[in-house]
Order: sequence, then structure tokens, then C-alpha cells
Amino acid sequence: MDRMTADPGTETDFRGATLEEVGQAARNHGMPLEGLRYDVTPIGMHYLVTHFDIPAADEASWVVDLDGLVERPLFLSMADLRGRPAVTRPVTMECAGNGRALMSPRAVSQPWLLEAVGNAEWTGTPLRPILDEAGLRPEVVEILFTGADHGIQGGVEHDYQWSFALDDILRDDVLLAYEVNGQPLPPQHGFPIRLLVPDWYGMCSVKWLERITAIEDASDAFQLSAYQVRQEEGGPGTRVTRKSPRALMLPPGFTDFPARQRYVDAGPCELTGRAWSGWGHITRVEISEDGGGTWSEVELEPAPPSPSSWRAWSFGWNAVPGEHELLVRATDDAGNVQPVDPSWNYGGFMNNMAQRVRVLVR
Ligand SMILES: Nc1nc2c(c(=O)[nH]1)N[C@H]1C(S)=C(S)[C@@H](COP(=O)(O)O)O[C@H]1N2
Ligand SMILES: [Mo]
Repeated sequence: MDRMTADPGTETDFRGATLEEVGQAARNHGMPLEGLRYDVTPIGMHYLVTHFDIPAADEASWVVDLDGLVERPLFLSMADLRGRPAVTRPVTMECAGNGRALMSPRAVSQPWLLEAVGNAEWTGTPLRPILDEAGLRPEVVEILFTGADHGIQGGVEHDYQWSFALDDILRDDVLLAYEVNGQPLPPQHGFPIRLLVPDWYGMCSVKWLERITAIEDASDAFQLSAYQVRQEEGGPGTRVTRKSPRALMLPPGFTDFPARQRYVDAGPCELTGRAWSGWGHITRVEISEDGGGTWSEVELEPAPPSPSSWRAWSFGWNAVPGEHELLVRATDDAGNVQPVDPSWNYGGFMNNMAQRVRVLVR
């Protein structure tokens, strides 16, 4: 990024961003935080991540093969999948790299600030009855999902894949999704069909799904070793799974370009936003005006029917003239609370530090 975009109001120095990062940022867009206004994110505003290229896909000839250690392999056409019971679910999806660019030093990858999120209504058919129909053999340990996209990452050529232990995937809320917000999936979001796993970070919701394989050993698929919280390259780590809690504020007032400093008129100012967690319901959202020394609870809107969808909040702020930095943090009913500072890891994953919003009140 050039000098004009340096110093967007954090301690992190962006001037060293590489051309690779600029290339990723240009392909993989975030949700402008104004999108927090909408309970259901318009699909063009939903964040987007594709590691390799968006593959060509023809709905009429697309088949999802379900094979491996099953009694009855299935070849699922789109007509077959669309003919099965359909469920629509609002799901907050977030990239595990959200917050990466706020870590220092940051991983050279997709340089997200905080915008890698969206809350769309996904329609599809539940996965579990399909696995039941195929009949998993007793020796099955994991279910491996393969997308139609192919490339090289970390020097390893592979199809994009994710694999789950049985307990993690035999959930009633996992879908094979073919519509989003009432429309067929757009090409970039996985047309004609993708896996959708609520509550986990987005990397496991395999787009352009073409194969489901029941396997008897833990998979060594490349992405499983990439999505690890580790302290050094190749070091021991723990796999990224569920989303940590996060609250985000709809940017108040108006902005300058390009630094995106906020300007607000003095007086009562309604702050609003959304919060979510992959570990349960959001129970508390708080705002600090003194860098995290003291916190005030905001008002939470009624909880959504499923905690897989984000929860709205609002706060009546009395804006007094001067420079302010507002911090926002969420707590979930499993007791997880957002930290004020990032906890660093090599891949730049799961940085759910409290959001900092700089506001100049006039
Ligand atoms: N086949 C395939 N599936 C994929 C990816 C990919 O590159 N290829 N990216 C993953 C990542 S890292 C995320 S965060 C989500 C993003 O989904 P979206 O682009 O629909 O928002 O898709 C996941 N599924
Ligand atoms: Mo991601």
C-alpha cells in the first residue's frame, strides 16, 4: 500500500505491505463496516476469500461424489440436492485471519483489518441425512470435503480441502448450501454448492464442493496444517476451529479519506453494532473510553433464535469535544471475553482484540 494509506490509526505500520498482500486485498474483499447496519448482509457486501482461482462450474453437470468408507456411495446431482428438504439459516461467517493486519509483525497473507465478516441467509439441505443414507462404516474417523479449486500453497500442490472429526460434522445445523439470501450462490461464494458449518471460522466451509470422503485416518490435507495457531513456522500448533467472540461498531459520524478518521458532532450520539461468538450466545458488550481501564455495558437487542447469527447492540454515547478512542469488546455465555491486546501467532489467526475506533468530536 502506498504512503497515503499509512497509519490508519493503529500502532501497526502498514507501509511495509508487500505487492502480494495488495494482490490478495484486491481479490478478497471485506464487508465495509457500514454493512453492520443490515441484519442480513447484502451478498455483494459480504466478505470474500478465495485462496486460488474461482473454478468454472456448470450446474447441470455438477456432481458431488460421496464415497470412501460408506455402504452405498452416492453421486449427488444438483437436481437431487435441490429435491431434498431445504433449510434456511442466518449464519455469521468470519475469516480466521480477521484482525491479522493489526498484529505486529503480521503474517504476509490476506491483510484484514476487521472487516472479514458477513451474516447471510444460507439455504441448502442438511448434510447428516445424506451421510446416514450413504451409511458410514464403523471404522470412519473423519469426513473429508474437497473443493474444485486447485493450486499451490506452502509449496504443496493440492485441491482445497478440509476434514472434520465425526463429532464436529455430524451436527444438525451443517448444510450443503446452494442459495444465499434467496439467490443461487454467486460464483465467488461457491456456485453451485458449498459446505456451510456454522460457528466455526470460514476456512472449513468448503466452496465448489465436489467430493465428500469418509476416511479412517486423520486427514493430512494441506489446509489443516496451515490453519494452526503456532509460534513459529512449522512449529507445534492447535487447529483453528470455532470463532472467538467479537463485537464491531458501525462507524459513527463521517470519515476522512483515505485515513478513515471519524468525525462526530458534540452531543448525544447513538453507537450501534453487532457481536457474535462461535462458542455460544453473546451475553455482554462493553465500551471503554479510557483504553480499557473502565467499561460501560451497552444495550443488547433480543438474542437471535440461533447464536450462529450475530446480535445487535446499541449505546447512547454523550460525545464531548476532543479526541477519543472507543474500545468495544464482547463476552459470550461460555465466559470468553475479547482481550484488549492481540495475542500473536505465526499465521495471524484469531486476533479478536477489542476494536479501537478513533473519533474526533467537534
Ligand atoms: N474451495 C474453497 N473453499 C473455501 C476457500 C477456498 O479458498 N476454496 N476459502 C475458505 C475461507 S479461508 C473462508 S474465510 C471462506 C470464505 O467464504 P466466502 O468467500 O463465501 O465469504 O471460504 C472458505 N472456503
Ligand atoms: Mo478465511
